[in-house]
Amino acid sequence: MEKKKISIIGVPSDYGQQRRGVDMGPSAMRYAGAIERLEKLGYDVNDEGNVSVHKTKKTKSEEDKLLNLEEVLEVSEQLAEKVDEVIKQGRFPVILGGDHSISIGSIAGIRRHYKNLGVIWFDAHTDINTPETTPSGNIHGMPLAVNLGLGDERLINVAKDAPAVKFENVVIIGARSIDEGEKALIKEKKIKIFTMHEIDRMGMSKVIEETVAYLKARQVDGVHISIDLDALDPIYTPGVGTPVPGGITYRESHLAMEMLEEAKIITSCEFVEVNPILDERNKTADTAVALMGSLMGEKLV
Ligand code: HAR
Ligand code: MN
Ligand code: MN
Ligand code: MN
Repeated sequence: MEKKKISIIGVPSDYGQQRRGVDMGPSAMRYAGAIERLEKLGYDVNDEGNVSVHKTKKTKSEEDKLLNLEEVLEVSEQLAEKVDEVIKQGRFPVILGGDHSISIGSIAGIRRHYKNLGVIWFDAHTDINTPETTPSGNIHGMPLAVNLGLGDERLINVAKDAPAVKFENVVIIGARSIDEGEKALIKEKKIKIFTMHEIDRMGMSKVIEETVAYLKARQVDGVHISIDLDALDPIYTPGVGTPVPGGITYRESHLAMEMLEEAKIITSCEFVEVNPILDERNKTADTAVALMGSLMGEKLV
């Protein structure tokens, strides 16, 4: 049997927020053994290296509401092309961030290949802010909105004419820090969300069963999972820019990955917000890579 093919794409960008160091996330996850871990599972792994990230010469003007917009745009456009290319080659993309703004480019590229893409947003935050609702101007708080077709035109256009993700094809898991404008939008669009409250009450097992059933009922033709390491409790992933207490445990997060793997619905994934400068001995990158193992088929026995 032919080996399943994976391509790793690093995105060393920290332009979506204001704490330096998250641009070293791809290195930290490679150092934690991402490639070896996947190869051990029998995959043909290609490390595509990193997309190039540099600072543009544009000076920031007072009326700029979105911080580092030019830089985020440049990274997003390159990443979308790279992801598009990898999928065309029949390879499964594993994207390593970078802050969560990288999902503007990654999902834009993925959307070019699916008519009815499902998205699982594993995060303490909902990242569904628009220029009107953002409390910070940080673009890492907006990538879900952009992929739903909301917000800044230039960011939305990274996807070219690929269909926007449908509101009813999104499942948010792990949220516990949601801005007022985000709450209003989630309610208005009836977005499926399992906050920490539902995870506590139902247990992760039921949450994932319902997630899988929900996406299958939507007849999605692919599912992208975007894993923000701050979804976990900061006890397990201290190396993130915006830690929020009361998060998902180490085992709950593994169970989620294991069950999604069993369900055979995931067609692409990404790991974001790993900041080695804020970390404790690469613990957050180690956790990311362990979750990657579970998501891609590692078994306990
Ligand atoms: N919601 C806040 C904002 O828009 C904080 C977002 C923090 N985001 C992340 N991504 N770490 O999940 O600024
Ligand atoms: Mn190879
Ligand atoms: Mn996020
Ligand atoms: Mn987050």
